[in-house]
Amino acid sequence: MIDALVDLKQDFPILSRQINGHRLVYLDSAATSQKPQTVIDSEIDFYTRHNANVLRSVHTLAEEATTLYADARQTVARFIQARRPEEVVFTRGTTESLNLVARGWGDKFLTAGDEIVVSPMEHHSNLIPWQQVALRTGAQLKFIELTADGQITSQAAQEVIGPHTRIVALSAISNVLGTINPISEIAVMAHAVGAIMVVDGAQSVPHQPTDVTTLGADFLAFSGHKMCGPTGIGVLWGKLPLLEACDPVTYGGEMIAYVDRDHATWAEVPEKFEGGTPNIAGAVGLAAAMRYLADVGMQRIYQHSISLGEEAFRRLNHMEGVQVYGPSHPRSGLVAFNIDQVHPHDVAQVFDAQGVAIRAGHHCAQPLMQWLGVGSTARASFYFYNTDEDLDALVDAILETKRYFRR
Ligand code: 7TS
Repeated sequence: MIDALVDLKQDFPILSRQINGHRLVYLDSAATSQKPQTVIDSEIDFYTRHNANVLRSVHTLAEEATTLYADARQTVARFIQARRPEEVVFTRGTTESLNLVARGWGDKFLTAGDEIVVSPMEHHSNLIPWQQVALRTGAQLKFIELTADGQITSQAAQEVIGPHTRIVALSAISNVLGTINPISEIAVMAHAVGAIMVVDGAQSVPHQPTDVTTLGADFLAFSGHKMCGPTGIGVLWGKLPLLEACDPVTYGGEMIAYVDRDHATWAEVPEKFEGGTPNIAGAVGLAAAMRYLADVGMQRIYQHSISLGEEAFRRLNHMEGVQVYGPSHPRSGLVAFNIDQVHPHDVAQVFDAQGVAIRAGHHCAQPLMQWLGVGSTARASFYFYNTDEDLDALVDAILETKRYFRR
């Protein structure tokens, strides 16, 4: 039984909705997670009682808002075990965080002949910024080849990481295969050749305990909305000397030290990267989400994700006419699949008629679709509020889809 966290469903008002006459079975948390009442309340409370801009005015509301924003940064730092809150840069999400590193570090330090190592399982957010910086600087992209079941081995990484490698950029957990990558081991290889390790934590930070002091990353990018927080807020964590070495990429208000008619100098990290009015309520909501997740327990959440992911893989893998992708073990809490002769969008539509929400498409990972030899897949993705019952609903929806298209 995988229903240890069943009571937590009650914390998420949306999960009591009926969809097309059925109980909502939300299996699309890799796209975005649902939000517990405490996170919704924290945003309402911010706008109801404390709203003002940060870091500029001296009135009471402005000071309250500035304090709440600074407290949110502290909460994020604690959640990922960062040594100092200054290492936490607020962004719009993983995509913006990775673009910031590619622009701020890549444009400044890469030159022709340098190599950027990625893998074929990367989300477009952790591929296109590197393609573009390669075009601008003359650096080259190199790919770590995957095993037949979609894993990255240390040996395969070792074959590609070499004396010209300056950046290794990998997702910690794949949003399609569910693969859990050996980040710490690969970081050792990257550092041995003087490269930096950039980690796309969009699917890992919501699902497993994160300790940036042992992860091996130099930069870690993640999104608030996939971990019970609001949309439009995310984080770039970086080692302080590296953040200090990066150029800012967004110029304007609140990111400067001094400006005259022709020149400007930059504020300290992290303000240097946060030009313009930030998403203050979003940061407050993300902090509330992190406090909630910490109360549930990230180790518990991780175990639950793995149990659901592995059990889903096992059950779907036994179904006739169903193709599942990625490793059987270890795997995180999602499963991409196809049903013979049925387009994934049709699968998602039949599922929706039964109240089951999944995603279909290329999952912003077209090179991975090419590697799998498919145009698209269906994908069910779980979070700690999903239960055994939801897994049964997934299996039932597949059976119903097969019946529907046989008719
Ligand atoms: N990296 C990975 C591994 C992701 O899964 C995603 C989003 C991103 C980066 C981008 O995150 P964003 O918050 O900046 O958009 N993944 C998905 C998904 O799998 N389905 O919808 C979004």
